[in-house]
Amino acid sequence: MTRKLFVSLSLLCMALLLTVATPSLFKRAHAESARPTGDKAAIPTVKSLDAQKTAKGETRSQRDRCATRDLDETTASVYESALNDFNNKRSPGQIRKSGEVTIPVYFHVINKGAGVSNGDISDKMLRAQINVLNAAYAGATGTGAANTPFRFELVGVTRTTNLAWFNAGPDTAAEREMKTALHTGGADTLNFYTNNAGGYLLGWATFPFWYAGDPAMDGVVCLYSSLPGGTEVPYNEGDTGTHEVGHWLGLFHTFQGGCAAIYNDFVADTPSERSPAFNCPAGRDSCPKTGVDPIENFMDYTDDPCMYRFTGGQSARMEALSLQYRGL
Ligand SMILES: [Ca+2]
Ligand SMILES: [Ca+2]
Ligand SMILES: [Zn+2]
Repeated sequence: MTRKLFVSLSLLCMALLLTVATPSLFKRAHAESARPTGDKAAIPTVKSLDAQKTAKGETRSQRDRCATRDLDETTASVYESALNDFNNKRSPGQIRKSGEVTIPVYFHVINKGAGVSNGDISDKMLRAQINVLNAAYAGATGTGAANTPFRFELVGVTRTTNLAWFNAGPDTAAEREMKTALHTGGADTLNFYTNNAGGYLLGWATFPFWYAGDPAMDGVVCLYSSLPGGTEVPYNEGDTGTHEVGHWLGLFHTFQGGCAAIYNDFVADTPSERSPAFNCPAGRDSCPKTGVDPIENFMDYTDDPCMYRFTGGQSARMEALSLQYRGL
């Protein structure tokens, strides 16, 4: 074989491999969090998931889990050392155990008119979402899921017909108007909005360390049809809510930082992964380090039937950050 032919064949093989390795269907995307305006200086760069995907040449199809605003490494490190200081000052006896923290939940149902198809979802779906949260944060036995300190209690529902709010996406004037009008309670109260932000988004959330800088914007927003029994197959089992509340309690995506050793999700028992996983790719192993990708984790982007757990490390992180910033 001549060298020229060998090079040509090698290039052809690489092209074929790249074609095979590029997922054809991407469905999830969330928008994590409108960052508080008061915290802008502290968050010099934010990179949307969409931008990350485009940079990799990946395409979107239906729903993206979460258009999360990633923190840049410097900002994340500042919060991380504050968390470590906080933890170092606590005695082990202060750490809350399974089911010891009850979070009050207000739902804000935004619709564009009467009926489920206009976003006016039923009280039954809201109660089902609470049940999904309670089951997810308790963890199913025998699955390796953590039984976290958190349980959820429905304390109020508002219903608003407003087309601009129904279509409000992250970091928009409509989102600020909606939340300013409806936000209830303090740092320890979960405000859970449902609407139809468009842009293939399933939801977004604010982090605990952003509360003080912009309390009115605190909370999670989920696509109305992602709640249990909604029409958004395969994202209609309520795990968009589970995922967004995970952010609200301080978790990052399992793929944050890719395969980097230091800057990642700051959770030791979630194996690193190079990028979000979609669908339910069993055995996916995108980083050379030990452990297959945590596709079953609520903080990845896989389908609702695929994700079923938080880890012990994630539970501990939520336990600490929820106390540190939310007084929960
Ligand atoms: Ca990890
Ligand atoms: Ca690995
Ligand atoms: Zn997310």
